[in-house]
Amino acid sequence: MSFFKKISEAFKQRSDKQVYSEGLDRKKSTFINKLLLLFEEENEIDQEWIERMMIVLIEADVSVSTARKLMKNFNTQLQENQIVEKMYAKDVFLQVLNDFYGEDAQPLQLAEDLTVILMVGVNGSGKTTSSAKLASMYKNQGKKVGFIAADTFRAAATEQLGLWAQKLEVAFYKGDLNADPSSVIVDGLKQAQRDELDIVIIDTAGRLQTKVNLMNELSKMKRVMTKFVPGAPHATYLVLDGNLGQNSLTQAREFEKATHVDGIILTKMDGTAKGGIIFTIIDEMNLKVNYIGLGEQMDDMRPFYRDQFFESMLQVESNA
Ligand SMILES: Nc1nc2c(ncn2[C@@H]2O[C@H](COP(=O)(O)OP(=O)(O)OP(=O)(O)O)[C@@H](O)[C@H]2O)c(=O)[nH]1
Ligand SMILES: [Mg+2]
Repeated sequence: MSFFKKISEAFKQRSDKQVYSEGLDRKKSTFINKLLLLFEEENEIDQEWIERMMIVLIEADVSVSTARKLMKNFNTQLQENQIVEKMYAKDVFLQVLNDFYGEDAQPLQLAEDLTVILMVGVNGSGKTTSSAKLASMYKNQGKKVGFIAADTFRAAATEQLGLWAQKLEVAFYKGDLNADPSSVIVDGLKQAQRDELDIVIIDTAGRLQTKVNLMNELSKMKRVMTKFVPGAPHATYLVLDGNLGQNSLTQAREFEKATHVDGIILTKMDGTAKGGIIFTIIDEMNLKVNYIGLGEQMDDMRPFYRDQFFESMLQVESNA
């Protein structure tokens, strides 16, 4: 069975394929789509064509070094399979992309008592919205969920999370404006334990990577958390805006320096035709994408599965 067929079969069996496809569907011209057009040319592969492929990848936010690796793997496969014509190389290329991504991220194993999830990322990346989406997802699974508003720098930030808590009917813990975020976290965790929550999601202030003191504060938050809840945070998700391209990678590196990151939530994937950043994150950060954001509403987030991602991107072509 061809790679494309295998992926289609796996995808058809998923219950939420509709949401996934519609989210990614809004822009017709994805990079995979552009790549596929190259395979429609009816002659043999040459250097000029390989360079055009590289350009499509780089335009889609795949870094130069990652694009080189992908093309090297592709070349090896072409040689091994003795393929010289473009039209026969498509399946090989998709397989190369798929293998390069590797296994999907492991889902978070919930703790026996309280599971603590920490959301980090720069301003406007989508931390608060993604916190709401995670809460909605866990609530739908029957879990008792709550938020801690650790962004004490802006009153509006706390209000925004408070509104989500109301809408979702989940617990909400906050401190005073300008209070030490770590002390708000400690109080919040104590209350979450008292209220016997299953999961508490900590929303933090957008931290610019250049502000060393803010990064240090993040380390402090983690230290206090671990003291009050063993093993906490059970997951630290770095929220990255899918539109930011290489900039996201710079951010990811800075956050990794300040704190251990378990996985990525890649937001605003509904608004981008790029998406190649996923391969660069895998390659250069060794981090997996746990979730992708597909819109502004609380149900617009999905765990990232590579088969779904490829299939949705490929489907766009046939819809266009
Ligand atoms: N289209 C789309 N918009 C999103 C997505 N995720 C977040 N947004 C929007 O992006 C904007 C910023 O999101 P927030 O969740 O407030 O970002 P934040 O990281 O909490 O921002 P700060 O608190 O300022 O650091 C809002 O208008 C969100 O509705 C997504 O997946 N798709
Ligand atoms: Mg926020």
